[in-house]
Amino acid sequence: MLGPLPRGTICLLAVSIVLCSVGLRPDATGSAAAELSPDDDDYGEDGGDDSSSFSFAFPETRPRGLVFGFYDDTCPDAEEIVSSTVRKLYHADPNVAAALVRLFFHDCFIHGCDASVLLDDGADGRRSERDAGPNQSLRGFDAIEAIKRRVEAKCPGTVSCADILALAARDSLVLVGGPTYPVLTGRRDSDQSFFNDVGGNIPAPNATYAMTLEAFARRGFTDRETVALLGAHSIGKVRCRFFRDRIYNFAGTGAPDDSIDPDMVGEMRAVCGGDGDGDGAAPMEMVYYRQGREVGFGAHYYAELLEGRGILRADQQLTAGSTVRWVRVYASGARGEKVFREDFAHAMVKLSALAPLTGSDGQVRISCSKRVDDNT
Ligand SMILES: *[C@@H]1O[C@H](CO)[C@@H](O)[C@H](O)[C@H]1NC(C)=O
Ligand SMILES: CC(=O)N[C@H]1CO[C@H](CO)[C@@H](O)[C@@H]1O
Repeated sequence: MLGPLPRGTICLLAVSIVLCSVGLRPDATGSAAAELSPDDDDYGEDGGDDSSSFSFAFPETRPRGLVFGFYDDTCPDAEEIVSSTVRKLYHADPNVAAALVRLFFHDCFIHGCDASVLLDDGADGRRSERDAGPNQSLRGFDAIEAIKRRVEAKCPGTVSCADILALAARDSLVLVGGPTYPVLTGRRDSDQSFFNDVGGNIPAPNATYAMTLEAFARRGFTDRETVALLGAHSIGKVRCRFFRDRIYNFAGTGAPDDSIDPDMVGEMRAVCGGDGDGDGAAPMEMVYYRQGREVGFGAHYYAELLEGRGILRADQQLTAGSTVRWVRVYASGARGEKVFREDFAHAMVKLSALAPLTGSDGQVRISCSKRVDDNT
């Protein structure tokens, strides 16, 4: 497993030559990807012929105001405090990793990566994103507050919650065996949350193929990047209510979704009992299984989809249209795994760059759930 990204120096040097290589298989090349790519139509949007390096030359991956090591002078330990705290939280509860990745995704998808998802309702009754339907099952808020407290103790009022969340998501992925990637910093926190924008903009767990692609395309992601990002569903847990209809009464048929493998229906029913509309005994582990052995983050998710073992409808639907070709690429053994990890890392870099607030816009919160003007 790759260690956390060496901070600062490597990337700062590399920035001057635009490419920031983070040692993701420097010897392996885009050639594995190229060979495996069924076609090239949406391939390599951000540097496909050199997929072993990160290119920040494109505005969509390096917005104005974000830099490497934004806190090098003002809070040199910031990134280390985030990563060590994430590690500590993860050892206490491994579920925190998937929770933080998902929280970051929800943050970035609504008004950019501005920590807007972390705000509580305002005293004046303003409603927060975290109260909106798709956000009800979000977790990880306490973890972010715990990290923030440690950062505040060292550098009061300096490091934004938006940056903490971006760094914590990357550090979480590394802990579960995912690829590392460079995280630019310099984000500021929004002074509002966007409850009304959540509906329709967060891709639904039961979305069709077309709906999922559309939701990601609205945020600038290609089909390939969309398939790669959904690989985050190789970790985490999912509540019964998000897939119950698929195993008992799909689309009012009184029968399971016939895209699910029959054995899988049995496994899902074992977790998610048929009685009433309860939420089942326990959330189903989102971990997909390979030869009966639990595995962490990785492309085994795609192999499971090819066998009709997607837990959420949105997952399984990736095999229902032309995106199946990327599912097949990623599922194709060791080389597929490498292509997936690179694609995923690139897509995370792009996600991390969605519409940040920078410069003097927004604010730096003290507590991540409260606007600065609400603290007093
Ligand atoms: C997804 O589930 C919601 C809530 O149960 C339902 O209203 C919606 O129609 C479903 N969407 C699809 C595409 O089936
Ligand atoms: C727990 C929670 O925040 N529930 C709210 C989720 O959002 C819906 C509206 O989409 C509210 O009605 C719930 O109260």
